[in-house]
Amino acid sequence: MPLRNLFSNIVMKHLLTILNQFSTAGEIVDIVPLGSGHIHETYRVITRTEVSEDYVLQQINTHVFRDPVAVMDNIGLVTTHIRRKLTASGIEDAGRRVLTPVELKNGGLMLTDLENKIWRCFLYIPRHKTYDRAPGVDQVYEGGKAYGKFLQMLSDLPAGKVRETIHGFHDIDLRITQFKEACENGIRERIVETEPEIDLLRNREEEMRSIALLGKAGEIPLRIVHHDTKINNVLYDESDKGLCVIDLDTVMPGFVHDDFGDSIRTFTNTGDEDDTDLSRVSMNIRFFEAYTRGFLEAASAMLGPAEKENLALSARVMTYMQVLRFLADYLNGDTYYRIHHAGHNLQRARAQIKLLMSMEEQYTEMKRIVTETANQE
Ligand code: GN1
Ligand code: MG
Repeated sequence: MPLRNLFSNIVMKHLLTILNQFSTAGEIVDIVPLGSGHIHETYRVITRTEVSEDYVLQQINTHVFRDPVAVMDNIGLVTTHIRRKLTASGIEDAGRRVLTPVELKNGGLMLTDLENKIWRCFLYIPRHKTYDRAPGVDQVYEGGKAYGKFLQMLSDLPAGKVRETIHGFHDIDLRITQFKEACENGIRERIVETEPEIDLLRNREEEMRSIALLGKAGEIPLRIVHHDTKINNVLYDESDKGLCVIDLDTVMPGFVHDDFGDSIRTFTNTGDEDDTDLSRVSMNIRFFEAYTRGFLEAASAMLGPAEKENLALSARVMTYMQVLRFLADYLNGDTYYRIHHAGHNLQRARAQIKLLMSMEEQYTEMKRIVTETANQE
């Protein structure tokens, strides 16, 4: 078999043994690393012919997702629900518009190997594109529409239908508590080194809790949301139309703000999430407008006034929360996110702080855009 010499034969053999237990078709010719996620090990499985489909094979990070059964149950439920809706609406190529988990030959969606590692497999969606940084207004608009539609299609499922796959994932109070613990118990030199960043975060704490307070007061409903609405979790087709939302591991109860806010964090950034050159990092307000337009076109009808009123603020809250998480991980000795070099989490935190400041500078305009766009819908 002409397998490319990317991995050692042993790794390749192991991957093939795993794959063999899933109901795949076609002769496998190569297995290559895929994507830029920080959490799982992901491979693309390439089959010989155009006719047989390629696959995505993933080893679930069980340090992060401690209950993989809940993850796969949620994914099964949500993808079935969306597929049914797409088919009912008569859409062609429904199979490219929602993830399709591949079953094991003897049933079920996940496999535990001899080392207790957990694997799952999806159909690879052919002819798609992804972006780590937005190339232009049109793709941002399409991304907003894709995530808005995703929420809209799930809006008739009660939030309680899905399980929590990471406890308190976007709970700002918990993230602030965890950050404070890291400031107490983390690596001493790193705490001293990041004093200015720590102060900056402390000063914003109360305002950043305000959406959660509305949630607790029952003014904002819990819905089924995605919770990882980064730009690179949208697949685009050949003509840059939004095709499919992927990475459904964190689909669980949450607020619309968890999704809208986290999208703005990645879709509007003029630099990289971990940019070393902070002068490149800022929020592109035209991209903010485009995302808001796409998102509200798809999801406005299901949202209440308190949800819409807090969309602009949610971008700041989610960026702030990401800084808390990156910096806490740095202080704790880099135990959560995969890092590519020493100091990577600090670099990420600093780049996200720069983005947060850019949002603060443009906040009045962001609020105006949300109000105007919501009124047009
Ligand atoms: C992680 O799946 P991935 O690597 O794109 C993280 C997100 C963060 C993101 C930051 C389960 O996402 O919450 O926003 O990194 N996912 C988890 O890039 O923690
Ligand atoms: Mg993810």
